[in-house]
Amino acid sequence: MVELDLGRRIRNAISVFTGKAYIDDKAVKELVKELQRTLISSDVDVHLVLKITKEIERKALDLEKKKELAIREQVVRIVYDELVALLGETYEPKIEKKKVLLLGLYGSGKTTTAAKLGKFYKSKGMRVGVICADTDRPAAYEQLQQLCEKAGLEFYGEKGEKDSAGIVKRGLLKLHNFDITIVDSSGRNALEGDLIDELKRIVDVLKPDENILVVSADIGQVAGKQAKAFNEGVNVNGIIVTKSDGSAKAGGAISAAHHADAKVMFIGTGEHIDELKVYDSKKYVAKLLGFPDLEALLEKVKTVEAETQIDQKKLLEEKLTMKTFLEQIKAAKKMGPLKDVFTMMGAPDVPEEMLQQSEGKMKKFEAMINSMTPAERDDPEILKKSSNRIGRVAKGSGCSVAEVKELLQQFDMINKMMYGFKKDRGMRRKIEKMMKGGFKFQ
Ligand SMILES: Nc1nc2c(ncn2[C@@H]2O[C@H](COP(=O)(O)OP(=O)(O)OP(=O)(O)O)[C@@H](O)[C@H]2O)c(=O)[nH]1
Ligand SMILES: [Mg+2]
Repeated sequence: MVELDLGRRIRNAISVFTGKAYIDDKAVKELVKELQRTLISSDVDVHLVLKITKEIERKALDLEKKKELAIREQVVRIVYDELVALLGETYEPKIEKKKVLLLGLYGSGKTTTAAKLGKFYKSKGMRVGVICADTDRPAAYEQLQQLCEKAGLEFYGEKGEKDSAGIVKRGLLKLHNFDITIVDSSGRNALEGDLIDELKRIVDVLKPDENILVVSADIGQVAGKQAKAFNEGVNVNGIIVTKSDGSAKAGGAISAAHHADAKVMFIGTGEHIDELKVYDSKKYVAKLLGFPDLEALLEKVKTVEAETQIDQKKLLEEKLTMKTFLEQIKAAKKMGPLKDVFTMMGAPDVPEEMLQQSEGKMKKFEAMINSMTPAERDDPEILKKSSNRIGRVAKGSGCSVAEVKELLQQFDMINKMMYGFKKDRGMRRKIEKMMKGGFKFQ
């Protein structure tokens, strides 16, 4: 979807709550400001932005009275729930026989979407036929025919014919064996009376189960007004927002459609015929916040938190050794996108390289650690102070001195990071646990 990382600043604002037992008014205000900036830059209606951020502020400040632990996760939950409410419901397309009419202004993406949508239903096992009822754009016939060929869809059109309703009528007869019929219609520069008349004539013969308005993400909140206007002419059942890949305004278009009572059904995410996604508000918000699978993440953080309550005392006595370090980087590699987990837990700046050691390097690290004496493994400081020891480990493991030094450096980085979490006692334990593999992510 939107490639801009709108979530980074929000994530940073959220990370301020790490380890706090009480809510901090200033941090809430900062977070609210970041949310407002992000949403307004996505062209979400200012009134809506103020409304939901006020709600977030109120709920977040209320947490103080409860004096709950794990404030940060609660704040994330509040932000997430409010944004999901702002951006509407997740769509569940019914895989059944139906007739669909796509409508919208010039260049909104109707023709491309006709083929994408056809391909989507075809992949669900439906037989799909597509009708070109655009009698306005030159070469509309050829464009749709080619797209249908690419997508393996049955195509019906009448080159040169000007009566779009007539084409639809004959198309329906020709495609009567198909489960799903998708009709592509003409556009206009603006919603004019003659377009509505033409659409009405098509609706009369097609009797569509779904009239879907196609809008481009770059119109932002205007999508709401358009949905209302089209709905007055012909009943609009839902909306498809295209070109969300090229515009940061998709959030504005989606929220506006939702508040104009137009259900967001699909999102176009690229020019390619496969680039259509069923709209999932939860995923969309998670993406906006920068956490790919927020629901799962929140669940897991909760579990880890519950499990670690008891171990807090033990944690203080624990020390990072070469042995646990090796276990951790091994587990981290298995787990994949750990960065999100760290960010979620309030450490957005863990270097990526550290979490993604290459397979070969891991083997070398292992060999080096095996060449250490138990005392060295427990306390790499003694290694660092002696070039003789470093030389010995290098020789014993078949690695270079530089590689041993790199290992020591990496160890230091992790160690520092762990102790950086000392203020929040639960954190180090959580992260160690995660890295040991008790916390499988995705
Ligand atoms: N990046 C991107 N481009 C898209 C998307 N959907 C459509 N396009 C492009 O937008 C342009 C217009 O798309 P069309 O499908 O021809 O739009 P239309 O609504 O049929 O246009 P008219 O028939 O002229 O009214 C084409 O270049 C498409 O490739 C999308 O989701 N992402
Ligand atoms: Mg078209």
